[in-house]
Amino acid sequence: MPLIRPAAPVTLDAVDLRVLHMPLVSPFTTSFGTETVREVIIVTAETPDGRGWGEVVTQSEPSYSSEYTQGAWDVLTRFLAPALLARRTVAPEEVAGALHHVVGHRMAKAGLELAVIDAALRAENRSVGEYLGAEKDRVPSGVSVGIQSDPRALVAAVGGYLDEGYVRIKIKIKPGRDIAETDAVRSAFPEIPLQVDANSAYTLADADTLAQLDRFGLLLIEQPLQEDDIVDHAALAQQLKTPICLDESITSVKAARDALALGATTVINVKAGRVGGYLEALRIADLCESAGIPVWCGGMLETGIGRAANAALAAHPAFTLPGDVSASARFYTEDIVTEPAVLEDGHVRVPTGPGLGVEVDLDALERFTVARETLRR
Ligand code: SMG
Ligand code: MG
Repeated sequence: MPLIRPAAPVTLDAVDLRVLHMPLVSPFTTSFGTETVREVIIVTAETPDGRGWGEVVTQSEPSYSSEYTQGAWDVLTRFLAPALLARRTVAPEEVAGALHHVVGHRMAKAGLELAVIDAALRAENRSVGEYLGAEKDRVPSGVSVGIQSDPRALVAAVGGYLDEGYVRIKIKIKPGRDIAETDAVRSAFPEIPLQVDANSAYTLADADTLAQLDRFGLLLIEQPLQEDDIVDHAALAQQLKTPICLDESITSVKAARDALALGATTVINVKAGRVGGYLEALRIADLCESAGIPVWCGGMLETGIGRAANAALAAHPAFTLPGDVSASARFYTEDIVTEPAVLEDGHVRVPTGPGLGVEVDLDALERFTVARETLRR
């Protein structure tokens, strides 16, 4: 059975690219550093029937992955956008093939693909939820909590998010900031669904330390080792009771298949940007659903554009664990859409309007823009 009902091709007149700098409500610290401003690329696909919006989820530095904003900007302006514009028309399902000759750069490709998906679906009056196979009108919302100054501050931060209604907590860990932190949160909140994310900060030599996490009844540990440590993750899995969930390592459906075959992961974090787009994300979800592997939707501090698409993806039946699909206010005091995602009873609503189902606030977009380039056919 095909994964989706295809959308009609759109005529691409222009691709507009902007770099935005959006201040975060509070600093976000992970094992690889602290962010205070989200640097993101917003893509507009301009067609005779209207615009479509996409988001490139790179960060300013190549720390979560090898991709970063200036690199994405370069490949988008010199290679990817020109390749799409060279075609008279393009359907969403053709974008990945049209960009296949460029190796890697999946986040950049995913942002372009999302803009084409949005333009095509708006023209057909179809929602991205319907397109991606969403079967829920709202999704449970988990929150990702950065490394804090000490365990007490972490417990206070987690308590605040629980008061807001988040249904699952994920805390970031790194060597030296792991066992005491997790212990403090678990002691303060014995019953909550809790998971940890190491963002590649450990090596297999740390297996004994990581095994100490087993006593906290975690849902999973996310990406303990490096992106290409697939065999080491499989070895680590033998030494832990806590399920391993790969994030950074899963760059494609093939990578997912390989990691599962090797026993490197038993849960998968699906992020459209990391895998080159929402259609590849769906292929991974489909693979996991067939294999009985739980998946959940990861987050990259998306603006209201990517957040709408993530809510739709997370409403697909393969997504059986709460995702990092939080309210916009978790990261931003001001978003670039007119109706930012809010938390309602621990859930975020799946937009139902045409395309992404959100309208871009053009004034806000303009105010956050620090660079812009329009490429035409
Ligand atoms: O959007 O809620 C969000 C962020 C979730 O922690 C989050 N993302 O490794 O899963 C992850 C990180 C990647 C971005 S942090 C630099
Ligand atoms: Mg992660």
